[in-house]
Amino acid sequence: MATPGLQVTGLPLTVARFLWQNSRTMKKTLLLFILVIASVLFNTGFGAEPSAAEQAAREARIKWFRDAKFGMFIHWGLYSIPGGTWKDKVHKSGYSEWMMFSEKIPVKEYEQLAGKFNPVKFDATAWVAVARKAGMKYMVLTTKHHEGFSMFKSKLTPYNIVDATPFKRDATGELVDACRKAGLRFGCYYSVDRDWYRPQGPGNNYKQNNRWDYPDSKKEDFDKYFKEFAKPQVEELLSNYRPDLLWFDEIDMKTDAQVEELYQSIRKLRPDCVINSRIQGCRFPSKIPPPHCDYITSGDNEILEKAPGFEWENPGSMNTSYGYNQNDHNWVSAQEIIFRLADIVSKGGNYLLNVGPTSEGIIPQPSIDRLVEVGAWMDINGEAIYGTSVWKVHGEKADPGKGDGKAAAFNMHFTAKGKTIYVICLGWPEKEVLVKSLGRKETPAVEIKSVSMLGSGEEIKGSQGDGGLALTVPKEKPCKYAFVYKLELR
Ligand code: FHN
Repeated sequence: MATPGLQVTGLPLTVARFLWQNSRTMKKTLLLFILVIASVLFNTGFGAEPSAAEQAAREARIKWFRDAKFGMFIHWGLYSIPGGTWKDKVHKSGYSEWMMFSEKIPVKEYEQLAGKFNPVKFDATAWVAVARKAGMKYMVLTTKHHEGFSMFKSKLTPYNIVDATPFKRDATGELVDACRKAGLRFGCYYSVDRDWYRPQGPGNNYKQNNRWDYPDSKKEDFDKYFKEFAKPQVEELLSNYRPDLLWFDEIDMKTDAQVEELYQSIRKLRPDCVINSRIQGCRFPSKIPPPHCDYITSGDNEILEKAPGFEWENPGSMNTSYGYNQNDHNWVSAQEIIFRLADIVSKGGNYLLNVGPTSEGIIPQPSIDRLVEVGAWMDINGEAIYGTSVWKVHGEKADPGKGDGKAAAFNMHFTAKGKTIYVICLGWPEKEVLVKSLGRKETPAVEIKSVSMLGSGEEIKGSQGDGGLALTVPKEKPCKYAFVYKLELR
């Protein structure tokens, strides 16, 4: 018996009709197949691809970001005053910028911190100089973190750095000016979906919101807060500071319509502003290119397994906390930072590395020490980082047992620029380096014209065999860690 409504023609469809009519299992399989195809098409954005004009506009605005590779993230707000200790309770790890939430501090008590915020040692030019010396090309400041305090002059609330503190200076404005003078790009971090200060901020029943002050808040409250406060504040940032980047953070509170509304308002006010993927939440986008953003933000300190085929950025911290935490001594080494940078860049990503200044306005010394070391490395090896793209493979594991340290430290990362391949060796090899990915069998088309090591004047010999490219090692190390071979191709 023919199934009503199922009109199919053509040989494959006749077969499908036969199966449909003759087997229950086949019927189920067919339905499943149709569902899978539909979901693949849906998730890859079938029918919703950006237009050629949209792609060209994105290409123009993302260029600087794609080439920059390395930026400074700054978590600075009222939380820098407790700095990891609240009423003698010491938080040794965790995010110090979450103090209001961790200790369930009532708004009335927390807001008293504004009256004590007086970072008299803050010097925007000095912060920018630290970033530049480290080789960073852009800066992103927390203009409003989850605590709800605005680190910029705002007409929408007196709870801001100019109107509510003895400091009375607009730190955001000063940083924007200092960045512009030094040729750095500037980005505003803004927490739309989570605001512990405002009754409407909690909005729904999400567990990490301020339910100690506002137990009864509802989704409609969030809608009002979004419309009357958060979105207008983002517009204020765009109009007053003209940021190159908007860095949204966190949970999936907004409806798709609200994401669209926010996105359109940004595009209207500042078409060139780069937007990160957390505009719609923390989850990794289900399709590429993702809508409403120019690049993907990975999880905190999360380095992707492989290049996603779209620009991305890792927000990384040097210790556990992003905000200043006097008790958190869990620092990663400068060497580890360089390794992470090489890993990220070899997969087409950017590294947004955080500092958490004190309430006096000082970038902590352990951060400065590390950034100075990274900068010394970048001075020699920066050409293997800036403006590069991914190569055929992002890396290669070295043979265990070779070299003067642990095998993992000898892994290599690759980046490429035109007819040049950079091989970033994490360890110093004893005798020679064998780059298996560049063997004649693996890459028969690659013909090496010349070989050198960045920062070294010594002659390097390279011989390409079936199993790999063997490179000699200079007598002197050009830097402390992560040595870069530059291979120029014919
Ligand atoms: O909750 C925040 C956290 O405090 C910090 O700002 C990081 C940086 O990526 N973002 C959130 C967690 O993903």
